[in-house]
Amino acid sequence: SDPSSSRRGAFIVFEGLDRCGKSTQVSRLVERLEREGRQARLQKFPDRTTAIGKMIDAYLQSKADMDDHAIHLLFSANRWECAAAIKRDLAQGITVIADRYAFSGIAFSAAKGLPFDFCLQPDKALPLPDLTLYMSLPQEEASQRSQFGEERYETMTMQQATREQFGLVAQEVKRIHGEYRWTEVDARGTIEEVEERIRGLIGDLIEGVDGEISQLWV
Ligand code: FDM
Ligand code: MG
Repeated sequence: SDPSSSRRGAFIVFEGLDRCGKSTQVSRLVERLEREGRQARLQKFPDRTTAIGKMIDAYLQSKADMDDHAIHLLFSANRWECAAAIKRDLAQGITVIADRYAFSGIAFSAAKGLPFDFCLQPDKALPLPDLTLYMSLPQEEASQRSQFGEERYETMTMQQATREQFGLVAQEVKRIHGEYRWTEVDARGTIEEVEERIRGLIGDLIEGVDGEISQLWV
């Protein structure tokens, strides 16, 4: 019998600051998996296609203003409305690759000054990623890349504060869920070089994972 048939798909999350190359790498990874004949799905957060996602989109484009707590909860609600589909796909053996997740949620809101504990709570019990790859780019390298866009948070001050908060998030993931769940990826170099690094770090996770999906922060 095929031992892989009893395995669920892996849940792999990519995190990082703006312009670190995250979205490029996420789509290349999903394309590669599909080329290799594996089932994979890309899940972008925020998912701007849902009703909640449209409110988030309006906020990010500064077409709407919102209390910091309220928008934080909407980002979390946006993950919860996608959680059942993620779990269903994983159970069917599909590898789910997320472009941002709850860790962005904490880092960006905490960078604005919301208490870290408040930021963490609403995502408690969401599907726990099997691996989070944090794409890290030194400040000097990041500023050499193309200009920021027009969206909220795309400023030097905000990025710097978020970078610090991501450090605290990493500590918390490692403390609660184990060192192996969070890995930093050097995002310097060419697209192909970074892709190769990522491929090495993911290893045989793409073959599937034994056991049920765990819960975040539980
Ligand atoms: N962002 C993203 C948050 O503030 N909280 C969250 O929970 C998530 C998932 O939204 F500045 C921020 C991060 C970024 C912005 O993300 C939009 P993309 O990846 O640029 O679409
Ligand atoms: Mg952006």
